[in-house]
Amino acid sequence: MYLKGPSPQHHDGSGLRVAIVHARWNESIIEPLVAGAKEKLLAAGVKESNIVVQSCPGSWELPIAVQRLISASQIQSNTSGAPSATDLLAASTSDLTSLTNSSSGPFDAVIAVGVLIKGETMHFEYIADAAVHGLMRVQLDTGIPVILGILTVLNEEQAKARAGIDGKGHNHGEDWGTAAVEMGVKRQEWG
Ligand code: DLZ
Repeated sequence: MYLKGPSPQHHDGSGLRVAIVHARWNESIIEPLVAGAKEKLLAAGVKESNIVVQSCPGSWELPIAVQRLISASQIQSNTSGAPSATDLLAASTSDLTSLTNSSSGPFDAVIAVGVLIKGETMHFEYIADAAVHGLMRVQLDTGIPVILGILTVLNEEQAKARAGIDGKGHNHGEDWGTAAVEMGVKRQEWG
């Protein structure tokens, strides 16, 4: 059974800069989800050069990865070009990597993508709960919309259906891309 999503709205993403941060656990499911999100960003007009894709080991690491990426992009934009000596001294090692690797500008939205498949242990519940709360905290603390792209499923078959694999189900990554454009545009409008 599939629940009905939000009614579609069209938003122009040509002025947006968006990051996709994905976990590497369950990579065969992650890949189509990231591709689906990216496809919708491009379809809404987000420039390829304004889409940054980064990864972290697992869903547990998503909140800190998203938080540091947002922080690094804001340091970079405050410098409007080359970072100052003060910024470089204040930045951590991971900030420095982002400062030098990514094209410039703060992110208008970030999509956090992970796939948690319930196993025999309590790990699933602990990680899902912590990651979801962590991502909510990051978006409220930074004011940058963080799209919740974490699938929590009972088995691989459910995960495949939610990633649109084998022609079954629907690729939820597409919904996350669309949500990122809407929230990125609205964040710019609402300040
Ligand atoms: C440990 C673990 C387990 C059991 N399952 C998953 C999973 O299904 N999906 C996922 O994204 N990550 C999983 N992890 C890894 C944790 O998220 C984390 O990367 C490690 O505990 C290291 O901190």
